[in-house]
Amino acid sequence: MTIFEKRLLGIQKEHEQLLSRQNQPAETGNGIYDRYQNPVLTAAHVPVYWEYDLNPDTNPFLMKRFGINSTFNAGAIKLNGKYLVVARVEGYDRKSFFAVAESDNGIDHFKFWEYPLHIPETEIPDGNVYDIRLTKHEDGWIYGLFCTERRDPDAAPEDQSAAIAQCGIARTQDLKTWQRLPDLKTPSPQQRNVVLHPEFIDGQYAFYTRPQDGFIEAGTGGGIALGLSKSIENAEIEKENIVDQKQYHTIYELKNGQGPAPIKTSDGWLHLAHGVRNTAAGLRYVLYLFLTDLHDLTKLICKPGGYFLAPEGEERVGDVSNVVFCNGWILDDDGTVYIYYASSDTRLHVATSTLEKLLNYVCNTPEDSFSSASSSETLTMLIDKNLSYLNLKYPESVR
Ligand code: M1P
Repeated sequence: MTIFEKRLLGIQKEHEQLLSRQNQPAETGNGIYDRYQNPVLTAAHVPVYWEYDLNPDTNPFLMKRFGINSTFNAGAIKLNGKYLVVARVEGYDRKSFFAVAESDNGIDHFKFWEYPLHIPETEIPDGNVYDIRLTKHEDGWIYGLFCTERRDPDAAPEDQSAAIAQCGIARTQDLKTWQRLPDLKTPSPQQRNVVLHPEFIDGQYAFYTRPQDGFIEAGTGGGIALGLSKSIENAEIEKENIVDQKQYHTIYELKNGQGPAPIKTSDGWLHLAHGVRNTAAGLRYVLYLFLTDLHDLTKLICKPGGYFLAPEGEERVGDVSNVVFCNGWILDDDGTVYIYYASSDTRLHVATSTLEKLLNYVCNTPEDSFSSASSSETLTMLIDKNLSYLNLKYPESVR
């Protein structure tokens, strides 16, 4: 057997084992959602024919010719009975692109489609694209809004990292053929984490934006905002109204961003977002939920204090450690919610819950009260309630 043949057998076997691995809930959980034992996508999930030249004449040592570094931050949608995630796939060359992986049950056996997506470009080519949010809009299209990043034309020659981030827009019916539309125009110098609301508002397209002054720093612009545009073919927002702002001494004190498109419920629009704070070890990204009014999208109704999901165990480590990020979730007909979150800009996981549980969490978890004393007071009230309940129920109590 040649080196090539031996290596190919081993690589194919490992890949088949990985793709056929079942996923089980990880632990007792917190009552709000279940995490799972394995990530749903890693770099090792990409097809063998993506990374290797499989011709022994041109690749006798069976070397990787196009290495994949990570698969993360995925948009998600259920289409024709399949759970589809549109992952941010990043090569060894640091560029990312989009690729669809599908599963029959939403929690395991995710398999990539043969080719990555080919989304056309505008007249100004994209340098890098990432973090697509999918919205099935009531106008009949499925939209993909993503970050398009291009080198800052005003950057000095010695500065090879300054970039301008904007919102790219493309639409499709089947995730296979895409039509690119002009980038979104807003009053803000840069944009990331832009998401299309699924319904028209006053006959206009509604966008959640994240105004920001610079490429990394949200600066004066921090907060999740809402803006309206008459057109999607030439989308332009004149005014961004902040819905959920960054706030001192919270999990979103540095910046925040809308996750996937919100889910409509009888109680309001359910939102999933990420919040960022700075620490001595670098930025920490966690996820949180909030609910907005069904008719006034800028009105916050409920917002639990603190995070909903934070990095744990292996999730804490990766290319950008201490990060969880979510830009895709799926609400199933039976009320199950599949939350596709990525950890540390490296891999993709799923957590499952139900709409009933998420609404119960959002509406009954205490709000952030913004000081140590009031947090301790909130806890004291819960302890009082529990102890009087236990004393009532078990008067002789051995607690
Ligand atoms: O590295 C963490 C995340 O940083 C950016 O998100 P934000 O604009 O909110 O800071 C994005 O690049 C995102 O892809 C990345 O996961």
